[in-house]
Amino acid sequence: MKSYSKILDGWFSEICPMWPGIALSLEIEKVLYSQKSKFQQIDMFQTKNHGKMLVLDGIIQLTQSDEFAYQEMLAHVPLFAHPNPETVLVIGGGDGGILREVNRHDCIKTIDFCEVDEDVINVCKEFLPDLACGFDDPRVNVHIADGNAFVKVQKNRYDIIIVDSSDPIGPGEALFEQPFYQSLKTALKPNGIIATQGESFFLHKECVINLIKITKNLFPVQAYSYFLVPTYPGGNIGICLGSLGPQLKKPCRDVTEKFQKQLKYYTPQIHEASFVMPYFATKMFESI
Ligand code: SPM
Repeated sequence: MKSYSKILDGWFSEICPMWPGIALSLEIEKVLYSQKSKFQQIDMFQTKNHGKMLVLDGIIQLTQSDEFAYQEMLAHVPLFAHPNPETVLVIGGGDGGILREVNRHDCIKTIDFCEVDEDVINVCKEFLPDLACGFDDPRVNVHIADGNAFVKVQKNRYDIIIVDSSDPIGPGEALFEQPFYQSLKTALKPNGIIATQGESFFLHKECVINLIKITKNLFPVQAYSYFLVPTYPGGNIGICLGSLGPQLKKPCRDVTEKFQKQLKYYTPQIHEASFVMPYFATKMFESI
């Protein structure tokens, strides 16, 4: 499967068989970067109304106008569900946005970061310093490697693993399959939690059902959270979570006022609310 995204009359349209018959279009002012790396086509655009936009193989990864929602939720939901996260692994997300959020937790001692495409990191360091500042924290150890291969050899090592993958087309495909989730589980410490980019139950039912099936089979505690990101297809995206111990649906540490003031989307209330599903999704998940 590949995208057929195109620019026509100054508008970028994100066209992909993964969301047939629907496409998001953003008005573009300037192409800032456009090159093929060893793994994928990397494009950085200046949009007219949504800041800079990172596009990989024709698929929107983020815009500066709403990236905070995705990065905050994918990082803080699992991190605040854990009583004392000290060791964290982040797979994917070469823009550095997830790292920026993970770094806010003072209790964390080390953060391993694994990204397959070094060019994405370098492009984001040049054009998105407000996200790539995530790489500046001395607790972050960068590994340029395939996330699947990297996690396969880790045992009993991490309190939290966050997978900020692109969609299951292209280099990210293996990150949506059972063997990868088995490796994530083996890499966790007792009481560890995984959180992975969980797509949209409106647009990718089969993919979401498959992720839930895999995590339900592997983890004693499993949950699915979703939230709003206007520049992702359908305007929403989910997180698939698995835990070896802690409950997931409420923060179990205080979000201090000082911490809260740094954020724009995550709150303890949003944490809880993000697990409340529409009726059709509840029915869909019950049948798994
Ligand atoms: N740190 C931001 C990287 C973004 N990674 C996830 C991108 C997902 C893009 N496609 C969304 C499709 C939603 N159904």
